[in-house]
Amino acid sequence: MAEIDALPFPFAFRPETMALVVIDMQRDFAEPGGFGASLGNDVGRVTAIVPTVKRLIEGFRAAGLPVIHTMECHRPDLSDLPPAKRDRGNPSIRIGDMGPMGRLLIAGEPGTAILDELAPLPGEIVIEKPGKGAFYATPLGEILKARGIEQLVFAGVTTEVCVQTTMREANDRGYECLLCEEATESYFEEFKMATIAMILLAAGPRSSVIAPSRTIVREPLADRPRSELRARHGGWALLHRRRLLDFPISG
Ligand code: TIU
Repeated sequence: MAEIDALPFPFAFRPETMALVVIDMQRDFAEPGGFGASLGNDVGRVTAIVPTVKRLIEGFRAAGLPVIHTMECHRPDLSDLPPAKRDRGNPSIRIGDMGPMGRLLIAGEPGTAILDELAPLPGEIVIEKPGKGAFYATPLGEILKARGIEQLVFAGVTTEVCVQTTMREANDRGYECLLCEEATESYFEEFKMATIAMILLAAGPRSSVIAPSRTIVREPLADRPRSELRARHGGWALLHRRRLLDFPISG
């Protein structure tokens, strides 16, 4: 069985059961004037991963494996937007309000669309989700079951919010999960690192793992010695540990 070098254990993959889930690579999270920016975030960190996510998507397409796209969005009448979500925090504008790219995070608005470079192909699955997790109030669970998908590779934004929420629920539902470290991003480096550290250090047997995108899109380890990747990832894990000790949330 083919293996992707990953932590905390190699990911034995069965291509016939595998799908890529690209979480929320929408203009609203990646462009000035969108939802992410309305929360005061620098969207540059999100745009930086677009080429990597594109490569990953193209790798799955070339291999004939399913690509599933998610979009965080709400109905125009806001009937699926609870006040607890709309009224949260102190953004410059709120979900449903008119912004420079249309109404924020509303289905069908220009800003809610997936980035042009990563646009779904006709026939690819697109999940519109009102929550952070992609299973809540969506048909994703049924779609995966109907297609016999058992392994999920995750990319997209943000690592600690929609990606992590979806991945944890996927794991609860019995899916083997692989997070692609170079194809996911947060507005905050510390949040991405903390999420990866949590998965690395707390993952149980057959739980979620992390892998660099190149080992997924290429033949695993085709031209790199295993020891080199191990050493690199060992360094990551240690770095996470050190960083977490200084992390303000822990104090
Ligand atoms: N897609 C996703 O993560 N939605 C968010 O609201 N993320 C934030 O980090 N706010």
